[in-house]
Amino acid sequence: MRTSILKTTIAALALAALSLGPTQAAETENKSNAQKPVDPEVKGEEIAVLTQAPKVPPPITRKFSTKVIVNLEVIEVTKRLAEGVEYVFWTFGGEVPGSFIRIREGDHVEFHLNNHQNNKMPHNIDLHAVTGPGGGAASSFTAPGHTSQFSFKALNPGLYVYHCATAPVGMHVGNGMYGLILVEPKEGLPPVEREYYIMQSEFYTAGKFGVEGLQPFDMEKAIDEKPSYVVFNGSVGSLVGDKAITAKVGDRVRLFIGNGGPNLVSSFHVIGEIFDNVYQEGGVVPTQHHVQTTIVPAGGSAMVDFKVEVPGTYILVDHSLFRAFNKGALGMLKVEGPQNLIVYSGKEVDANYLGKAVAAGSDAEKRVATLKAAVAQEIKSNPKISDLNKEIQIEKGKQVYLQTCFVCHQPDGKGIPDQIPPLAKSDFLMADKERSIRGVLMGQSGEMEVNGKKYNGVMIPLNYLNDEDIANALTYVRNSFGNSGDAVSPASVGKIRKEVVVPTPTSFE
Ligand code: HEC
Ligand SMILES: [Cu+2]
Repeated sequence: MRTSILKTTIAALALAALSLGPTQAAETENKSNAQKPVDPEVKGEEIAVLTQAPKVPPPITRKFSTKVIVNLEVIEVTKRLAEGVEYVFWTFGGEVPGSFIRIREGDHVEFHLNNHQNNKMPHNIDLHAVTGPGGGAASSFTAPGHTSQFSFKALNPGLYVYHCATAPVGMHVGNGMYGLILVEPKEGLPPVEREYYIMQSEFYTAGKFGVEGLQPFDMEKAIDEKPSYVVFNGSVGSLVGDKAITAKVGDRVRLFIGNGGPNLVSSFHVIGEIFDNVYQEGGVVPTQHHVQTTIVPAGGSAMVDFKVEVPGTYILVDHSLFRAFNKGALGMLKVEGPQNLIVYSGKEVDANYLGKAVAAGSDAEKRVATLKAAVAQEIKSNPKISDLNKEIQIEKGKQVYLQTCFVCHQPDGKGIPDQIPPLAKSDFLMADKERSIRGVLMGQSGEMEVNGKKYNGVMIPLNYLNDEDIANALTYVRNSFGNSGDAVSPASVGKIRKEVVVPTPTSFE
């Protein structure tokens, strides 16, 4: 009896809660709408066009203020961070950086933040363009499967960052929750042929740069401000190759640059261009002309524009260069059109450079070279000297081996079963000297058979070693661990280095 009463009560309560839910929600909405004062400046309404980087919504041609409805959805998605590397991004609009929002000074924005029902976290938004506590953060705090609405008047023109401000804030931002909102000044921005949206940020992954697989966020690295990745537009290579931004000779290009951080300040630079105008820190006054590198603070922005006069590929970088070449902060602007040899000639002379004094003594120089060659020839044909030379190479090579190669191939050259092939008594190594030079310079991967066993691993390119070190290391392995062979000369390494495409950053034109 008692239980059944209890059951009925619970059922009634549940029913009440159910019927209360929607009605209450509807009431809150009505209430807030009823309370909303009317902005006398505003005429009509429109729905904001949102774009994903590097695209920017079209300039605003409207000459009056309006009500702009912004619908932004927060989605937690797994996507590519770099080749073979995945990450669970928390996004405004499904991509990093978040959708670009473009409004006009004086507009009244009705902001709807929708938190997708499959998300795991509550989120909110702090727009730096908002005048009001938290930039909208408290009013927009939204649980998964819910939506929040708040409104603000865009009092100040400028290019503003927006970001999630839910605790732990650094983590929400570190996972990709930022974007840009442009509040165009009433008189508009000077017209240009191309506009692009570029936002820098860092990722703190458990694995180092390039370690494959799904990478979790690493709080410790984030606190230490030691990112594994520094990128433009959310991933390594997002603006490279056929994803490069483009322009035609004669165009004026405007970049809306943002920095989501969460920690680093960007030294934004375009290799081969000079910014004609910099709207420092995203203000609406061109504060400087003729600028090489502009600083974009974390949680800040800059607008730059420049005319492109010469065709070619221009590299966008954070000029803190290890970020560009080793952590991903590198993009491309490809400019097509006719050459302009007055502005830039291309390479005009490629000749040997000889100092003044050498010109007079160049005969002597030639004679010295001939004699040196003769000595080298003599050494080669004298077995005793060449043996001693080989001994020196072996000893020097041992040092290189014990600094570089042993981690994988092991100090005794026996490798690791099924993973790293042996160099000890390796038929593969001894069969082809040039192949092993190429292997060290370019790295090697794909299946190979060593002493009857198959291996399918990856050896990274070790081209940062100079010709002499590579020659010595190979001479060492070819004469140790039960191997015996001839020496590898630095010259033969140099020759092969010139032939092969060595994968270094200099291969970007
Ligand atoms: C990061 C680990 C790593 C390092 C460091 C490394 N190797 Fe390798 N090496 C490998 C792997 C893995 C393979 C097999 C690649 C494959 O399966 O395609 C290999 C293959 C080779 C081979 C051909 C196969 C054989 O056993 O004869 C040679 C020669 C070689 N390495 C020499 C060197 C030398 C010399 C150095 C140092 C200058 C070096 N390696 C540094 C991992 C490494
Ligand atoms: Cu968030």
